[in-house]
Amino acid sequence: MKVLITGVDGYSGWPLALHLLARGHEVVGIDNFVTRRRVSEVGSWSATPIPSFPRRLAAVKEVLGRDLAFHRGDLQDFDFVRDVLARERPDAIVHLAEQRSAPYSMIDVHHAVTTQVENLTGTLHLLYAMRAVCPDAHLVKMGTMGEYGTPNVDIPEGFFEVEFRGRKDTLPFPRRAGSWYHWSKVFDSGDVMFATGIWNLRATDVMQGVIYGIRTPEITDRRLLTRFDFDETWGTALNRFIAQAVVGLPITPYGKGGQRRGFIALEDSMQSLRLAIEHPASPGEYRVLNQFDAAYSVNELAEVARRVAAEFGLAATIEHPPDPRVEAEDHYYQPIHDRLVGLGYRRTRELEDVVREIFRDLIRYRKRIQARRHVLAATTQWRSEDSASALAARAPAPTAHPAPGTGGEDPARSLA
Ligand code: USQ
Repeated sequence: MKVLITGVDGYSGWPLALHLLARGHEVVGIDNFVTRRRVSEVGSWSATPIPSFPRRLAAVKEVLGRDLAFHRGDLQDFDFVRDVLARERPDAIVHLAEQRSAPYSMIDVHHAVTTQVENLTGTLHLLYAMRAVCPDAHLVKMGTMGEYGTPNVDIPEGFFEVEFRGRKDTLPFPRRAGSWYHWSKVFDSGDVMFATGIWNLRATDVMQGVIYGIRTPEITDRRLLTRFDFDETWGTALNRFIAQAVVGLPITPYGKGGQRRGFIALEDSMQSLRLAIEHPASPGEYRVLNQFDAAYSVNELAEVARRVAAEFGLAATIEHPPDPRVEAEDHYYQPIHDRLVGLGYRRTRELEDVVREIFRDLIRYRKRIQARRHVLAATTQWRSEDSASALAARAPAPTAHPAPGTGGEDPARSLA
């Protein structure tokens, strides 16, 4: 199949491109390198050194013997989106190019508006361009389990049967998201569902859980590493816990630590996306997949990180800072995730094995985390009006720049 990936330079987009190429699919990427810029904006960088994009492309050619086609551009530009789709005519479009951080969206009004305007505009541009030039293509849209919130009942895959005043219907399950970012995904879901209905498009809305991990089988060379964020804005829970342990900082499950979420290893998330691509939705179908492997509380994950740290001679501690977010800290959580299994999903990695692998890699890049350790603490407060000034006032990085030749966080040097 020919697969277009928007956000190909990102944490998931890059390993997905490698995975699909290794499976014999043709891959075309789009990116505007905004993640590299925004991670710098909060004073951080990826723990893994990320080569400039031209170097990434050269490494793919050399290691995998495959070409990864690429268009640099922005989904906010409708002409660009339509032109790329018209030129490439993909069978599937995996849409990962959205602002993906809940804390980033909560910094202040500007970050909230940027998140929602960019995310909704990019999705609408893709939907309109698909209708115009490739209405048979299958859209695999990255959503989030966080759309549902944490209701006190089981969470179905998108829809449920309701009986009200003696009448029955199958309706979208109520959404109760926990950040402006998560709400942007709710609004996207409504737009994708509506577009499939009126224009007969095919779409899969992937309710993605929190991803953890650093490697996939295709990452056989350090030039092929994906990014690994550990700061409070861009890093996710378990990845952050391991980074904290590696530099001797306490592991930080927020508040009571009973927050339960669906988690999935990076490698298994790639497997799931491939399964969704290879088994497309039908014309007019809006299919929802709850994409996670198992649910854990952040306390449970902190404990796993602490235990595995000891195997590496690291005496990690666990602390509970007050929760900077507004969320239930102890709650029922029982989402259904049968559809992926129905498509053939099988867990390939056990949690502790992946945690060990992350420790091994992060110990190698410990100096890079150490150099940015000031960005590990939670600074963005959901209730506060001045998270932006708190972020700005944060102590500066003690050491500065990436080693020459790694490209560090430089965007696409020398790419037109
Ligand atoms: N948390 C801690 N300590 C930390 C960091 C996070 O206790 O140091 C807690 C948070 O309060 C939250 C949970 O861990 O209860 C998950 O937080 P997270 O930062 O790992 O993930 P989240 O903000 O929910 O967002 C991430 C991705 C997002 C994706 C989402 C899937 O950034 O793109 O959509 O996971 S889900 O969580 O299922 O909505």
